[in-house]
Amino acid sequence: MSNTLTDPAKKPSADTLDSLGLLDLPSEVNRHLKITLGHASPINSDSDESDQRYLYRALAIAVRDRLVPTWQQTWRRMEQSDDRKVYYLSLEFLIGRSLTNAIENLELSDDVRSALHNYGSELEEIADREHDAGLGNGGLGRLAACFLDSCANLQLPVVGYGIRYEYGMFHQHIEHGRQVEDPDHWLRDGNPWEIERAEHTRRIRFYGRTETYYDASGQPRPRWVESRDVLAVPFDMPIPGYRNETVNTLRLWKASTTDVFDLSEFNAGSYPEAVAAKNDAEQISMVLYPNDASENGKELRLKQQYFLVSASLQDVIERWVEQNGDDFTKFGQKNCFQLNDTHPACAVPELMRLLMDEHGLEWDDAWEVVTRCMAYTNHTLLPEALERWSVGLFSRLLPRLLDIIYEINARFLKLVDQQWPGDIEMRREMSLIEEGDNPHIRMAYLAIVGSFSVNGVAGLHTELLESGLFKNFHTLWPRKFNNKTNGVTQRRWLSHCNPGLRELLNETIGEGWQTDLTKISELAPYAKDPAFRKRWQDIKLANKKRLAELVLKNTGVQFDTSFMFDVQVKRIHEYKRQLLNVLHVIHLYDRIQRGETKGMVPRCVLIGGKAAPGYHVAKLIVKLINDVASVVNADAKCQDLLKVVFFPNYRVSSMEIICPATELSEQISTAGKEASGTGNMKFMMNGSLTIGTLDGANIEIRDNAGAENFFLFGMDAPEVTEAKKDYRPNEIISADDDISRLMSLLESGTFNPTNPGLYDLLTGGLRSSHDPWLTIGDLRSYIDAQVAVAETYLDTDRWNEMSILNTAGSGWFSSDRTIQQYAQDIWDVRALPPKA
Ligand code: T68
Repeated sequence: MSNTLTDPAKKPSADTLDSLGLLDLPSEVNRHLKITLGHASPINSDSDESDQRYLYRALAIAVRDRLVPTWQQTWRRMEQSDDRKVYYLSLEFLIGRSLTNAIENLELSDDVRSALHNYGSELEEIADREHDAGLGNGGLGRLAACFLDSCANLQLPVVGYGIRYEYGMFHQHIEHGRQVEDPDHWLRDGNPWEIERAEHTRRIRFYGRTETYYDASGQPRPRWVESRDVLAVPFDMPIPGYRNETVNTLRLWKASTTDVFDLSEFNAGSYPEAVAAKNDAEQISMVLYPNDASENGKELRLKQQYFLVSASLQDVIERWVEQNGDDFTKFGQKNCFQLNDTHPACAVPELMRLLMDEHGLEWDDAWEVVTRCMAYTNHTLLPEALERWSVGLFSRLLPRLLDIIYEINARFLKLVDQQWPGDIEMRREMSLIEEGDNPHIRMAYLAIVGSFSVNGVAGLHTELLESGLFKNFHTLWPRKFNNKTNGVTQRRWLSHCNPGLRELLNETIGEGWQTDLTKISELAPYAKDPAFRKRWQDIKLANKKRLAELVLKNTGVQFDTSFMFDVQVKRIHEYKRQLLNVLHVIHLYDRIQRGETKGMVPRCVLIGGKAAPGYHVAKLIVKLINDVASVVNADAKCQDLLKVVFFPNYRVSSMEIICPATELSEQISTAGKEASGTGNMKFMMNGSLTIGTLDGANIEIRDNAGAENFFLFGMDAPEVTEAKKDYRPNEIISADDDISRLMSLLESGTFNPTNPGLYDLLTGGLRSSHDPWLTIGDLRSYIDAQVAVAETYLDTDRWNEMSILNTAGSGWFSSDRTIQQYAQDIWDVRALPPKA
């Protein structure tokens, strides 16, 4: 009999389950329902929502239990190995749901279906009870989740470290066309996917001051005193690999009060104050900040960043010390920290502090270690998103870290002076401290100086970093810079979300693509096969039906599945230009009003995404989309040609329904603004055609799909720079009849009859010669490209061929490829498979 603990099977046999005290899956679900959860009444197909939730939880625990032995095994394998390990530090992990992912990776689908059969339930229905783990804003957080999936698939020794927010990304609903935010208490029914590890709790310091003391050998040394401390308690979540005997770990920290702090208050007779202090400490992990593209400078946000970084570094160091004592000579060689944007950039000074103040290293030795193990990924060129922390705030909250940052800067500026002797301006430009009345720390510069690798997330993005934002640093250290084009996991974003296509692919090219997406190119020859095209189209149609049902349920609007599904889902931001999309919709509406519908293809236009709660313009764009949708959908003339919806509360689990059903993917940002994009890749994999600018990873999508299978429009990045020098949108508007007419519809109150002037802010922006997004500048080209889209769609054979070639060309966009490149070029780590 095999023992799962030492010899985990892909799918544990009845014997191994027995040895672990686990019954067959249906019995386990029943036991968890009756005993673990204490649910007494029988469940059948007529049961209510609450019963279904119980069933979800019982099933989730039963599946989780089957991950645990392999999970422990993987952790032990990693601890015992002398190979280098990687820690992915991120303030965000946008996981979404875990149940179906675990079931598919463990190959448990049949067992689960028969277990649920006992309750008259279907898996899809029960899986839908799981709250999304929405611990991220958008692309950056979802990228972290795809990366963890790929690391587990590739059996790499990588641990994710993040924060266990009590409230994730807010829920969005629409009232009178406007976004309203509701709190996301995703943990309210408990979280079966986490295990608390209280024994690994860490202590985190805040406030206080630095003082000098004399160590045993009479040397003066700094130390951080009179701090107010908070505890960090880890909760581990399993990250299962795909049928490969590997379960990696995502460790999320929850903030809690220290006993000592409580006790002193309690001794002073202030029990309520002690409880209140507990509350204060717990604020740190209470809520995710919902800004995806602007820094906000709030003290609580800096606390979150330092909290994550300090807890994670202490965690890694403690395991190091258990094995190596205070010998850190090889620490940098054996460990690597990947910083997901600058949010965890405090890791640079914090690791210096821990090595020097807690483990007695001298500056040079500590710096050698730090710069050997830190690597930084940049995700944005937008100046408003670059993090800067006020020196005043920093000195109050993290006084000892500020000392260290000053020292890093002093030493760095000496280097600058060697490179550019006497160049004061260069010193000022490159300093980690932005001087002025209210000096700030430039976190990106701190991350660059402290890291051995700096990477962008798509080819164009990295080029722009090197030639623009970080030009001086690139001149100083050209070899630090590298590109790692983003990717997405084909397990969630093709296999799981598009079962129809999965089966067709398995049948046509075999199953290997699930773990090696380069194989998807074998699909290309089938693009010319009429019978195959027909099956391809039928699968799309079935997916469109599924989406149409969801749209109806969420918006009350009926989508006609014979129309083209034209989709833009992503955070609402001016640079992503949802406005450009709306202007095109208004143009179509105008054509319909005038009876100029020749060559028009009936469309269902779906736009979805969340606006940051304090981003007024973005919220106004949401309102406009809803108002345009109301007018269009109520107009009998539009009935057979155009439907428009704003899809509320866009999130990971809705994208799983949306992307398989999409025919036209809108990737229409101003060139040079979208670092990469990852939604664009999900659509491509699922056979959508892209209408897009030469921005971010769109460029690589077009290269891989073939230029003839991509609808390109608009200015490229150099043309954008050039156009800004003399931009006159009003002249463009008056010279173009289509654009004049659509602007007058928008400006005459067609969509806001009872609220004149409502959109002045938007129309004023469009007409401004300082509009940074050049929306009017790209509009004619966009309208023309949309005409080409329509012409192509009318040729069904051609469209299906292009669709197949997009999927066939999507191999490059697997996050497995991205992670292999990180592993080789940056991390220098290898797979750690279980011993045969
Ligand atoms: C996105 N960034 C990029 N930021 O916009 C996108 N920012 O082009 C890219 O594909 C993606 O990162 C992955 O590389 C973000 O999503 C944030 O969410 C964010 C969150 C907090 C603060 C700043």
